[in-house]
Parts: sequence; C-alpha cells; structure tokens
Amino acid sequence: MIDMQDTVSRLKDAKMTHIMRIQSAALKAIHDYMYEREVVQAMPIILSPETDPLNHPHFDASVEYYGQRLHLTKSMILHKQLSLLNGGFNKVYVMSPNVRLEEGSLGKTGRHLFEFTQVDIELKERTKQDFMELVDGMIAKVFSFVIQECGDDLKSLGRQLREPTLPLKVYESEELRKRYGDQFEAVTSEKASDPFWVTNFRREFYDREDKQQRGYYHNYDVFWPEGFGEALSGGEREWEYDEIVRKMAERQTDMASYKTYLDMARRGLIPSTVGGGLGIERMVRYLTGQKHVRDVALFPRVPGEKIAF
Ligand code: ASN
Repeated sequence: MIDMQDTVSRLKDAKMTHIMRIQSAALKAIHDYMYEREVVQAMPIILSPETDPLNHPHFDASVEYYGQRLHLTKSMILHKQLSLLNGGFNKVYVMSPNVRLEEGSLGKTGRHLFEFTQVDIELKERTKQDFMELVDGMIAKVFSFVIQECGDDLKSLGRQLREPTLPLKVYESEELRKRYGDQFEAVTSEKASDPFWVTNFRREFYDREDKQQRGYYHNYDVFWPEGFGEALSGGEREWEYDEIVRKMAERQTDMASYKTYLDMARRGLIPSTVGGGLGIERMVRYLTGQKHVRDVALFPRVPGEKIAF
C-alpha cells in the first residue's frame, strides 16, 4: 500500500536537502563543462514516431495522435545523430528524460527507474578515444565541484568523495569475463575505487561493429566503483545503410518502425558519430552514497511498483 504519508516524509526529509544540493552542483558542473568544451545543448524530445528499439524486454509506451503512433523516448540516440547534420557545430548534448517500462524484477537492482534522465552526448567525426577523454574530464569536474561546494552536505550524509585519477582505467569485457566470470561487471565495480571504462559489448544495432573483426564492438560502458555499477553506455555508431540494415535484421528489429531513419541512411545522411549517455540519478546515487536510485528521486518511478504521485 503506497500511502500519502510516505510521499510527504520523502519530500520533507532533511537527507533530501543534501541530495538535492549535491545534484544541483553536479548538474551545474556538467553544463559549465559542456559550454567550455563547445558542446551545444539541444532540447529533449519526449514523443517521436521513431525511438531507440532497446534490445531487452519492456512494455510499449506509445500513444496515437492524429493518426500517428508516437513513442515516449527510450533514448535520444537517433535524434542525437541527426542533430549533427548541422554543419555549424560538431558536438551536442541533451538532458534527456527517458521512459522505459521495464520488467518489475529490475526494481531490485538499485539502478533502475522506469522514468529517468541521462545526459546524452554525441560528437561528429570523432573516435571513442575522443569521447573517453571528454567524459573523463566531465566526471573529474563533477567530483571536484561537488567536493568544493558541498562539503557540509557530504559530511551530513556520511559520504567521503575523492577526485578520480585520470585517465580512468579501461578494461575489455571478454578479458574481465575470463578473469571473473559472467558477473564481471558487478565484481569489477566492487573491487574498484575509481570509475572505470569497459569496452566491447554486443547490443543495439547502432553501436559500431568492426568490419574486419565481426563480433568486436567499438562501444563501452562506464561503471561507478564500490559496487554501484553501470553509469554510462555508448559507442562509435553505424552510419552506413548496409551495416544498419544487416544489424537490424540480426536483431529482428521491425524495420517499418524506422522508416525515416532508414530513408536517411540510404541517402547517406547519417553522420559518423560517437557518443554515450550518463544516468543522472545513478550519478547522484553514487555521489551521495545511497542504496537505491529511488532514494535520490523526489518522485521515484521504480519498475514494478505503483507510483505514489
Ligand atoms: N544513450 C545511449 C547511447 O548514447 C543509448 C541508450 O541510452 N540506450 O549509446
């Protein structure tokens, strides 16, 4: 039973004051960093005829509007890529709200909300090394600004933060799997004391697969240390029509749902890009040392649970 009193207690909780201040400082650090690095900010898209297919189980979240089926954004990956068609800028970011109606079992991971925000970044004609360098700097800036501005809040929460050493370490997924087994992500995150990168995961069609070495993917995740798990995912992108169609077919993607995107790819209009998205609630959970992402949200949406408000 979700009762109104739970919502009132959450909203009035003194702990929430500290969390919100830390979140504000972290967001300011991100926006300032993007401005300094000439990454332009685009506005979020909430409804679209074409969105990220997501290759894991989830329920439909779409509405019919004037005869058109519009999907709530699962991620702005496709819109990020196309926004870089503009010749006047080559780096873009969006504070992007995403809705993913995932299965209730994910409510227990501590990392999942079915409505959350990611800072979604995309760079034109750059490599994964360029992207990693940009994100390393962003993470370091967030840590240093939060430590500088929010000392009392961190202390009240009993949280000690230390600026990570750059460059963040980079591991390869198959090597970690050999060392630690299928639970390598959780094990490596437990052991680590700084955030770290892991490369090469098989996932959605848009992450670039090596043409010479099939089964090798030019993509990555960032993980938070201390067992907090996944922070960011992204990759270099497919932009060639034949590769996109091959990868969609392999993943049994309904190509009719990607008509405009595929038409643009056929005409060679998808720019070559690299990027990724970092979950804001997951970042704030790590910075504030909370158990679950629900603990950092004013109005949490946890998979499988009824929403109070
Ligand atoms: N933001 C991710 C990326 O840029 C996509 C996602 O969230 N599924 O690769």
